Amino acid sequence: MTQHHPADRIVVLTGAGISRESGLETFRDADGLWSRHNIADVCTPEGFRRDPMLVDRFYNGRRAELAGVQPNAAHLALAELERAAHDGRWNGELLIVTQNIDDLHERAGSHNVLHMHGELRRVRCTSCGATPEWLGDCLPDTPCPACHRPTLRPDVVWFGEVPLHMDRIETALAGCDRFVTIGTSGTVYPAAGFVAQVRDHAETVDINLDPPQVPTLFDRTLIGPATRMVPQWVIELLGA
Ligand code: BJW
Repeated sequence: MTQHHPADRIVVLTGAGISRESGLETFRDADGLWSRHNIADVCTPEGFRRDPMLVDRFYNGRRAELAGVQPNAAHLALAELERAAHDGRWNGELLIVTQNIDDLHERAGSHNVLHMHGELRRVRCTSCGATPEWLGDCLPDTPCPACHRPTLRPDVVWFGEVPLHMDRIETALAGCDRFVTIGTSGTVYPAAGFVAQVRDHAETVDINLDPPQVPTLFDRTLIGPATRMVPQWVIELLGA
């Protein structure tokens, strides 16, 4: 019998914790980015207007770091799950919604990925709207390759800005059977509110290194490093 409708539609929401074991810093952990950088300076449109050089350097540094790290077992396990759906080994469908601006899901082999907070490997021109791929440094006087004006900014979503792909994300959330978060502190909206939106129709699972600080809305919490817990969870799904 040919199955046209996947029996298990999964939305996975990833956060900085999934890339931690690849060597990228999280934001809010004790040794995270916010321990050394002021959020209002580097992650708001006002901060960028005030000091574009500081903000460009912050993202140039993180873009350079990205070149030296590799996807880890958690990214690879999610890519394997997508492949299993593609090959017909698993009757399901996987969408990764990531808050991360790194490209480790893509480099692990995932295709069905939405970057709701933008991408480090692109910049955006505030004059013409172009979003060219960008692997090197970008500075306040760097001309846009399309319109030649020096009006490029990191293609990321700062506080007070509207996250990307929200229509597709809302549709996927409304139609999912399972919702799984991996390595996110659940403090930044709208992503933090997704679990409340889906819990009446989907099984909800949270995978995190640390146990939750406050009672959570999730049906299951799997505590441990992403590189151990995500492959385990994928094996459980594929074995079922
Ligand atoms: C491991 C691990 C291992 C570690 N294994 N786990 C009051 C109430 C509600 C909302 C608001 C409010 N006041 C203001 C707002 C809105 C605001 C907001 O949410 N503020 C809160 C702080 C209160 N939100 C916005 O402004 C957003 N826009 C918006 O709401 O627009 C309105 C709108 C929405 C929808 C439709 C229409 C209109 C925009 C938010 C933009 C966030 N941008 C950043 C920067 C992006 C670029 C960059 O990377 O520099 O996104 S901030 C930063 O936080 C980044 C992250 O994606 C995001 C989330 O962080 P994440 O990933 O959760 O990381 P951490 O560090 O917090 O947690 C890591 C976790 O991993 C921890 O739990 C560890 O335990 C775990 N971990 N190692 C497993 N090995």
